[in-house]
Amino acid sequence: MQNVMDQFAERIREYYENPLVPVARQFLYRSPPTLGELRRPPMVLLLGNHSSGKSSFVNHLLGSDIQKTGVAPTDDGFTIITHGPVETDLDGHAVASNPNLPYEGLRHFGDQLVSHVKLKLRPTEFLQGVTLVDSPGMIDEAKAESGRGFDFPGVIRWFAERADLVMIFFDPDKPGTTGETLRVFRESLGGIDHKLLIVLNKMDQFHSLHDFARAYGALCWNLGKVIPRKDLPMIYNTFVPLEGQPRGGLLMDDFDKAREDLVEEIHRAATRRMDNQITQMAAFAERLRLHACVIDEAAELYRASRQRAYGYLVLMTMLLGGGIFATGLLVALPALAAVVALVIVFFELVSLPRKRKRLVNDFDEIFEGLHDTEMLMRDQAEDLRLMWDEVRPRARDVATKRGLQSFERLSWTDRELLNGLIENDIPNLRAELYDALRDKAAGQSGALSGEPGPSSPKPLRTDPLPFEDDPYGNWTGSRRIGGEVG
Ligand SMILES: Nc1nc2c(ncn2[C@@H]2O[C@H](COP(=O)(O)OP(=O)(O)O)[C@@H](O)[C@H]2O)c(=O)[nH]1
Ligand SMILES: [Mg+2]
Repeated sequence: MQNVMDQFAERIREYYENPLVPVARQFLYRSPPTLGELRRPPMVLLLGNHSSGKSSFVNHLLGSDIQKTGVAPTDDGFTIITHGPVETDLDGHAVASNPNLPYEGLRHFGDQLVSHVKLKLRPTEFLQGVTLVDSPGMIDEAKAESGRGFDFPGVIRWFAERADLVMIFFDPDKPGTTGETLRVFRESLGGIDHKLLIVLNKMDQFHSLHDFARAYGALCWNLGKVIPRKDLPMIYNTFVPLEGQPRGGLLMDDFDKAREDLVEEIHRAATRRMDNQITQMAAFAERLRLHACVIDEAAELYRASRQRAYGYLVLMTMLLGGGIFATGLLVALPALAAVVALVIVFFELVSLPRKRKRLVNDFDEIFEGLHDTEMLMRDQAEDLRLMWDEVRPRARDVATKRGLQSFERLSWTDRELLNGLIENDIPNLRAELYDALRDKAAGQSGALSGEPGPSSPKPLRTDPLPFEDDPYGNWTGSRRIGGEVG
């Protein structure tokens, strides 16, 4: 399975290398994910109230007491647990400043956060397929405001966007009622609900069906307020088997089964990762095409109007010059030269810059023009407009700062490559991924090998995805160096 995944990863990398990165450079689009980001193993983020059992679940998965657990808030930081040949712990500063690790982006959240991050390398086999991120428990809003010292929802969003699976733990005492939990749902998890797994833990603590029903009902009620969906998401009712734990008053077999399902979902994270990477590439490519086409069109209009202006100038100069020679009034020649020079200065300093500014202001119109001619037949209209809303600020920004005159023409080859990628290659790649997974599933119906069941992978999405703003970090194999950032 790993082999198949590696092949897909390689193809994704090739598509980035050509055409995405060169076109992104030419039009100063934001940087694609770094190679480190593309190569990292799938990531599962664990969220939830404090003492809802996140760390206990991590220990259960890994079969050893890697994380501290306890009823009092035991952990106030993020712990990244990943595979390494020898047991090593790194502190946040070592993690966030290491360019070989995909966590440099955490530095944006400041020292206070970085000092609350830990990386644990463990030689556990389970971790070869997945990285786990244990998070500090969510607490009451009042305490959170005074306590954290960093943008908690922002950090959760950072991890959640990169994660292939986000598990949210609730326990019977606090089924989703803390202010911070609701805030995290609203601010950090919007648009990524396809990655969420909701867990109602500590099922062994219920003594009666009545207790369970109340807690389950409260959880659904609270989720309904923050997850904008018509249907209720799947809730895994389970518990972490702990030593000396009395079996609760309800039938426990179902809850054991739910835990097995959860573990299976985690094993499928590798598949989700590939699916997410394809989605991420599709989102990148579509937005890049929009960005590049609008700027290219504007640059083309600018070049045409510049050519026209100089064409008139040459024509006028020739007519007047011809007149001067014909009438023998050669004394007028210096005056003509001076006028021509003045007009050129006027063009370059006044009228052409004004034209460029006007074109940048008219980006919406240019988009609508392209939309009606070449793009409409390619995509769903509304999606494109929403996408343009997202792309517009950056397109305007780079066109203003760099100047329309400095963008080289988008070559016919690149345009075709980009269209082919979006319309054929990416859908084909995804179909091939599903085929490979189906073949694999048919070949061996083992539960833990990472193939999708009937319910997975989840439907495709084209959410905007996060890209580090480091300019083209470690991309070395790009075709061209032209159109470099000025
Ligand atoms: N009865 C019961 N206790 C649990 C379960 N999961 C965790 N605990 C206990 O709940 C407490 C908090 O667990 P911990 O994993 O530290 O929670 P975290 O704050 O979410 O990481 C610990 O004392 C655990 O032993 C469970 O499923 N059932
Ligand atoms: Mg914990």
